[in-house]
Amino acid sequence: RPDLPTFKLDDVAEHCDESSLWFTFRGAVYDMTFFLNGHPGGTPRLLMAGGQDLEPYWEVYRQHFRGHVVAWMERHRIGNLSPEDAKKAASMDFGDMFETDPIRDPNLLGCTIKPWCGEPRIELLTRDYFTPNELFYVRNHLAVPDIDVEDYCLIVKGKGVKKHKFTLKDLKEKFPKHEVVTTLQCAGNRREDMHDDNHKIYIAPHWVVGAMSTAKWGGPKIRDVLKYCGMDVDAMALGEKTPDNIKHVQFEGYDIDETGLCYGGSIPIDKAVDGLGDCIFAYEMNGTPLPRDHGYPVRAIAPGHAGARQCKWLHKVIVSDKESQKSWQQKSYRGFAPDINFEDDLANWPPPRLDQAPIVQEMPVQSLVCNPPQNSLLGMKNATDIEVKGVAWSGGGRKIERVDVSIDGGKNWTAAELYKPIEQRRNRHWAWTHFSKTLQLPEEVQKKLAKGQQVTLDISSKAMNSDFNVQPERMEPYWNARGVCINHWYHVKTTLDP
Ligand code: MTE
Ligand code: MO
Repeated sequence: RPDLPTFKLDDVAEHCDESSLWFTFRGAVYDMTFFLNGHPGGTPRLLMAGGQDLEPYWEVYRQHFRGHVVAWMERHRIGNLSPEDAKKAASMDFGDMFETDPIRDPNLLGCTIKPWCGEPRIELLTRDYFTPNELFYVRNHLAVPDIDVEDYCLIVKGKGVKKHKFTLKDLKEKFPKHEVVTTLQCAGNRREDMHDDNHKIYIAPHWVVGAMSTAKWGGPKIRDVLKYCGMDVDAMALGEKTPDNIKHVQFEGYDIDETGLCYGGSIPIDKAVDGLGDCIFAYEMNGTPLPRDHGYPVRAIAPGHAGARQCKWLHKVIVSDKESQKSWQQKSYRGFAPDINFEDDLANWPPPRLDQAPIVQEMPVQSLVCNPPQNSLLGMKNATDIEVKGVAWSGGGRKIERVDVSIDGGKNWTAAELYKPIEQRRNRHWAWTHFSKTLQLPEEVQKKLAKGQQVTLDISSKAMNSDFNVQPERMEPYWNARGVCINHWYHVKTTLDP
């Protein structure tokens, strides 16, 4: 764009606050003042890089390196740097907060690296009912904090409770350990499936399908801890009016960004104190201390709710009349109507009709075909049938009543066998159900194979929960700008090779 004016780095550096916010990137100068409140990572983070070059920041926050981000910024380009200045800008350094992140299993596929988001190889999801800790998907928004248990404390405060500080030892000794098996799923799982040329999603990570895993968690009930802090949890569970108008329990993590802001989210108080809600402060995952990536030493577990509410590295619990005001509660995980398009609206937060974009808590019914895996080539000499396996889950503790599978893209469906080796009761079906079915290959398919020809199958599944809710067929009617609660039929293409 030689038609635009040339600026010096010093000129750009002056535009570093709310009144005027410029950045440089690969020799171009952008005026992004309008974007102040739109940045998914929060305004302070955007300001932190104000007047500077984005390259070193994006080196660390690699989720920006997607073609559409730069293409979108291009519209706000106001000028260029001279070639010397461009070189100087790119060579500046930005400290790496992620140096102390743990080492991950090679079977976790990195979706973004800094912060780390990894999903297990999908075909491994059905191998074990309890996902082994090292294969459990990881969704981090920030660097993993390095917490010494000796320094760890959980602070409980806010309305209707007396402020208390608990060490890990307190949590283990003052309260009975409650165990609960629950599946966690990121509210943004399958984002890749909701993003195409006509429906763009400007938020990372673009998970494929594997942001879902299951473990047995152990720790004190949140209800017991709040009771210890003086709350009348039974009155609260019955929904009796409290003078303080208590409605939410906010969580804050030890993980902070470079500007000092920590991760946070909240759940409704009714869930936290429900005697059948199974909410805990977990210090155990599948019988071992929590691994660092999953919140060591303590995280919140709110079964049936979106992954985002299961706050890891839990530091503060605040009882309040308000929901968490953190961007992960207020901005990231909301279900917008299909006609709200963020490319235009994110810039002016709040976008129109925010009141019609509920914050995600409980999640819809979901199922995924895991075997055969996506785009696989199966040696099927003289084959007459094929086995299809996968996992199904519903938020809100709803039971998976049936899963139907199809090998012709959804024209014909057959009910699969269900497998759930643990007992869970009504509306407490927090953990997933595995399914499998051996389906006979249609005659034409068998004939082609016999003739030595390859055949590609379109395999799909759809689950039904105890409310008789089923997965939608297509994503277009419920497309949403944040890419959340994605649960239309997942199609797996597999080629049979004679
Ligand atoms: N808690 C903190 N403190 N920081 C985070 O970045 N990510 C949340 C949630 N809790 C997050 C967090 C999100 S979006 C999800 S999906 C789950 O943790 C993922 O939990 P996992 O990494 O143990 O699978
Ligand atoms: Mo998430």
